Amino acid sequence: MVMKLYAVSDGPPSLAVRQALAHLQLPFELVSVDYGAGEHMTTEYALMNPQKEIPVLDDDGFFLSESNAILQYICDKYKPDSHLYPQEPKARAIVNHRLCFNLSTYYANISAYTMAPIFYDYDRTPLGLKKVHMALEVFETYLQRQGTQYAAADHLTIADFQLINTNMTLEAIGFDFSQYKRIHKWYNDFKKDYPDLWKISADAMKEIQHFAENPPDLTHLNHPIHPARKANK
Ligand SMILES: N[C@@H](CCC(=O)N[C@@H](CS)C(=O)NCC(=O)O)C(=O)O
Repeated sequence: MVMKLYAVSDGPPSLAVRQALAHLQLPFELVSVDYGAGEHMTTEYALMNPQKEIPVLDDDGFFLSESNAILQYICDKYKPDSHLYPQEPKARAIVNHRLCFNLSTYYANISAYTMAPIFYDYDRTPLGLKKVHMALEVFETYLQRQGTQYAAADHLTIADFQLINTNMTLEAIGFDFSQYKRIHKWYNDFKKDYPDLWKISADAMKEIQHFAENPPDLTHLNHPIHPARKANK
């Protein structure tokens, strides 16, 4: 049975997995999850992922969430020789490190500033901005010390997909990160070198920009954590 990816059209972790599947030329069925309709908050969805987060991979009844784990699994299972996830321990450790860095810091700090205030009643605060710059400075330092064209090697790896899509949310809100020269180059190299993969991010960016201009009213979700913003507030 072909793999199914439950994904949300504008979510960076979902986009990263779609790009990896596309780059590895692995056939899969894309199942679109409607975040605004709360499709990820149902009891049926919780059977696939008790965290009620998107994406989820269904590989013939093997359900896997956490996009980093999905990226690692699809490489290990279907393309173990792919340059996207090297086998050599140090090269692999750097990829794993960048995936953890994105999850703990880059995506965490940046999406809290870019995405959360679009969809929920959060403000962009000076502290939030400080955290964005801290994340950018650290990533800039990694790129400088690593000295490679991509985030973990001189070629694309699964870590780039996560980091690129986090970065895309900065572009989506018109955040100028050009002072981070290496990040700026890395991001634009990806666009130039992989236009088909970038299109997956670019289409999502248009959606995010649409929502930024027309903030959705998600009151009906009764989200357990996030405070809803009423559209006409
Ligand atoms: N750590 C998870 C995070 C995934 C994530 O943040 N998904 C968002 C959509 S982009 C989500 O499903 N959030 C649940 C919610 O806001 O209710 C992963 O990497 O897969």
